[in-house]
Amino acid sequence: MGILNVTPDSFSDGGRWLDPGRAVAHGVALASQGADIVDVGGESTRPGARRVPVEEELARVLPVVRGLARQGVLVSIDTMRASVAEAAVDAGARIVNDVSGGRADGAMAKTVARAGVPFVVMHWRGQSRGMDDLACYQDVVTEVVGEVERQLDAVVSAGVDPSQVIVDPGLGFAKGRREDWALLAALEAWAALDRPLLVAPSRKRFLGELLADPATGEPRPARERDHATAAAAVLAAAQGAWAVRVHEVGATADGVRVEAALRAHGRAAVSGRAAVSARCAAAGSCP
Ligand code: PMM
Repeated sequence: MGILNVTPDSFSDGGRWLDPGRAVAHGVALASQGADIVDVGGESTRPGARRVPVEEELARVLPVVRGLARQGVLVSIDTMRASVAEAAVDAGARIVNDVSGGRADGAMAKTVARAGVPFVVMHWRGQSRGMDDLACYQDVVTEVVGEVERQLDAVVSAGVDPSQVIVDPGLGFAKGRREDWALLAALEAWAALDRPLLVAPSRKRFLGELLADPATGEPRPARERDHATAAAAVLAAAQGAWAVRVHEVGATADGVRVEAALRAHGRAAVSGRAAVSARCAAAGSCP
């Protein structure tokens, strides 16, 4: 999943894709680099971000969703607002990605249920302005999986088809560096929910802090975190993630192909060994 933020203030690409023509061209480029989905967002959720008026969010995303859908790109709409999700689906979006998992807008789950499209339910504890204060856990993996499971039940009660739900640990949302690493290290815990898992490590703070300048302690700037992002994305894929959400698609797309090939060859090697063994048994000895 390639990220297309049509915002002036996203933490790593704010302002780059505000012009709809440039945004559509960038989305098409992400798809040609290997993104199966392009995730269009019109409201920054970086820590401390303020909400934008709904008219502004609509004006940012709709021309881009329409333009990409027309060119055959599979678009998800990254929004916490039911009205934006509905308008984006009308404009051609085929997935709703809500970082609040339906908690920010009481009408979201019903709207998604009506639209009948896949719904990303991310772990979320509150709006970006105060979310760092909500990063308090005893056992982060168990609590985050449990909170998403309850939200999954809530959206299903509102009419969303459970088979349409994709879950996401929400790296960086009401989480500090320790929590992000703990979650990324234990993605197998999500198997309990039996839903596709989306993981979005791209350029996030925990990577910037890992790669901090040893002399000054300054986190690595967001735009220089793509190699680490690709590594994190491949490690997520190796733990069974269904999709990884990234700003810079090329390296990650290659990386997840390497991971898939390794798994496929691993399986082939195991069955190959069995076949060779059977041949040896038939021959009575090994050549
Ligand atoms: N993170 C951001 C925005 N949208 N959506 C999902 N499903 N998961 C995430 O972790 C997530 C998201 C943060 O901002 P960005 O668009 O600059 O990555």
